[in-house]
Formats: sequence, structure tokens, C-alpha cells
Amino acid sequence: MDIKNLTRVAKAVLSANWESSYTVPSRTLYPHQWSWDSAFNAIGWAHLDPDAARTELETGLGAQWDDGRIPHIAFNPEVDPDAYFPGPALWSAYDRARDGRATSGIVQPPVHAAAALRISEITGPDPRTLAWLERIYPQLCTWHDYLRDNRTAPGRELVSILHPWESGMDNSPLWDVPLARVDTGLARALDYQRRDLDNADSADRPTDDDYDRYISLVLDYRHGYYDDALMLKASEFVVECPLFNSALAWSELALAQIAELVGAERRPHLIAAAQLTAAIAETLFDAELGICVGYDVRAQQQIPAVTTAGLAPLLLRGIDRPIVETLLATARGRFGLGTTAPGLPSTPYDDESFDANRYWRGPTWVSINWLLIQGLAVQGETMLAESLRQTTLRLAVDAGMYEYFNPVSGEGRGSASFSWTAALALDLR
Ligand code: 9WN
Repeated sequence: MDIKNLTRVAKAVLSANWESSYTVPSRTLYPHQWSWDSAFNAIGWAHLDPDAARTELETGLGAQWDDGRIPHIAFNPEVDPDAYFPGPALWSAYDRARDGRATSGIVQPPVHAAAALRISEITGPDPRTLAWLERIYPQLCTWHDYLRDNRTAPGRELVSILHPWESGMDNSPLWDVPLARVDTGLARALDYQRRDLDNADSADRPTDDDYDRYISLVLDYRHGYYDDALMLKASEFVVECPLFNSALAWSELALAQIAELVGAERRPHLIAAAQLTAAIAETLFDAELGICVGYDVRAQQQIPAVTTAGLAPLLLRGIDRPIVETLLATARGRFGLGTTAPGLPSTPYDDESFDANRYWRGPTWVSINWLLIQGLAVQGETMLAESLRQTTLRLAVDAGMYEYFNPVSGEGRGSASFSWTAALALDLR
């Protein structure tokens, strides 16, 4: 594929994955609606069909629960419930979503408000977009309120994730230490069957042991009827993720702009963003490692792992310049930013946990590159943003619209015809 064909191929991928009101991430591996995927996919649609973009994001918000959470999966009732594991039966959340769809009970990074703003920028002054922003603004606010009110551990300022899948970076080395404490008994008693290995190479995917821990955490949360206070108090996995919190602060800034467009108050969003930004700098920045890390709430200590999640605070214009300089030096020195390396690896090339093909332990993801390109632009680093834009597009052009890429060879891995790769490539053209 050459760059001229990119638009055509990306459009074909999004169209083939369109499912009446949203885009499935992949027809094989992920045949339902995923929360943060939908936000990214909608950005791609905004370039092709603004109606589809607005519909996609709004459909995702339709699965919101009464407590404000936006579940990470909304299941398609037409699809075989066993096509993806864990499916609707394991989550047992059949009557929580406002639109009546069965859902999961966990969440994903809150990039929705930022995506809504980006879509409104792409579609321009279209009265339908303004009416849409007016409709979704209250839902975006209650989503953020949910995270702040229900997911801030007592005495803490940042929001916590309760499952590695909530980070969107499932088996990142950032989660190794807290995940190792999770007892696997609940999952082993279930004798379940993984479905991801039907469609992907086992050398690329998380290990069986990790899967047992993922499923045990799901069962724990479900047995407590998805009560966050209970999990914050008792679960072994309560972690402040640098990407999740940066996405929230970045989306608060976007909500401030949306508030202005719909005639609401900007100030509460600016204050929320400033508080989160200060807390990220204070509690997640590790000067010795030169990057932001996770914070293990149960163990009351930082998790010293270097990953692309730790570069996400670049999205925030309120981050102090010395921290920005340090993040940039790490991105250049350890992740190959600004060089012709095929991609930004999810963990540094020289890290002991680096694995070029295994999911979030080395491969390059277009979603993360796209976020970092936005971050570099926020920091005024236009040359670096341009360099990453070009290497990211080159991956998609040379290998195709894969789910992720080997950051050494540039080979496409995981699911082919993957929606967010196509959507964000359209936005980066
Ligand atoms: C669990 C859909 C999702 C992405 C995540 C990615 C992967 C699921 C899985 O696929 O996670 O949610 O089964 O591995 O890690 O970021 O949203 O594309």
C-alpha cells in the first residue's frame, strides 16, 4: 500500500467493521463495542461521515450506567455470547446500561470528551455537531464525576483503576507487581476457555497465568455488585495509572472548551484538570527513571516500570517544563523518538521486560502514538510530533491496518483490519 491508497484502505476497514451504530474493533477478536476504541474510531469517521462519528460516540455513551460509568464493552445481542471471553454471562451486568445492552463492569481510559472536541474541530461549525455536543455534554460530565467520586481511593487525589484492562494497556509491565498479588483461585475454579487464542498467536498474547488473574479480578468485582468502595478497600489491584489520569485531565480541558460551546461553565473543568495535573506531577513522576510511573495504592508505593503510559502527561499543558524536558529526553533516548525506528515501543528497547511481539510489552500501537503526537503538539514540539506522525503512518502504509506492530521490524501483528489503526491513520494523514 502506498500513502495515496491509505484513505481508501482505511475507509474500507472502518466500513467493513461498522455495525449499524458503531465500529467493532475487529471482526474476529473483538466483535462488540469497546469504549475507548469507539472514541478513536469516531475521530476517523469524522473525516468520512460526520453522522457516523457522532452516532458512534453517542452509542458508546448510551451504555452508561446510572452511576455514570461507561463500561468498557457493550455487547451486541446479535453476536454469539461465546464469541468473546469474558462474555455477557461472566460479567452478569444485564440491566445496568441505560440503553439496555448487556455490558462489562469495568471502564477504559476517559478519552471520550477529548474525542468529542476533536470531532467538532474536524466537522467545523455544523449545527448538528453543536446539537450533539449539547446532548452529550451532561453524559460526559457524569462520566468524569463517576471517576472522581467513586474511583479516588481514600486520602488520594488521582483516580484508580481496578483491573489492568481498565488501562487499555492490558499486560503492561506496569501491572506486574500488583497483579502478582491477585489470587487466581476464583478463575481456576471456573475452568473457563480463552477465546483470544482462537484468533491470535499465543506468543503475542498475555499468559494463562495473567488471564487467571484478570478473570479472578472480574469475578471479585462482580460478586461485590461492582461496588467501587469495596474494591478500593479490599482488592489487591488498586493502581493510579499515568495514562488514565492524564487522559482524564486532558479530557477535562476538552470539557472546558465544550462547556464554552454549549453555554455551560468552564471553570469547574479547568480546576479539575489543574488538580489532576498537579497530582500527576507530584505522585507519579519518578525523576530517577525519567518518566511517570504507576502508583500501587495497596502497597503505598510507586511501581518503577518504564512504559509509554508514563509519557502521557505530555498531553497536559500544565505540566512543569522541567518534567516535560525529562519525558522528552527519555522518549528520545530509550524509546527512539525522533529517529527512523519503525515505532515507539510500548516498553523501551533496552528494558528487561521488552518483548517485541507480546501485546503491551513491546509492540507499537497507533492509539498510543496518536495520543503522544497530540501531547508533543501541546508542548510545542512540532518537529518531534511530525517525526512520530510520519513513522506512525509509515507503519500503517507498509504493513497494513494491524492491531499493533513489531517495533523493530515494523511487521503488523495481532488482528488485521483493526479499526482504530485505520481511524487514527485517517486523522494523521
Ligand atoms: C480487553 C479492543 C481492546 C482494546 C484494549 C486492548 C484489547 C481486550 C482484550 O482490545 O483489550 O479489553 O481482550 O485483550 O488491550 O486496549 O480496547 O480493541
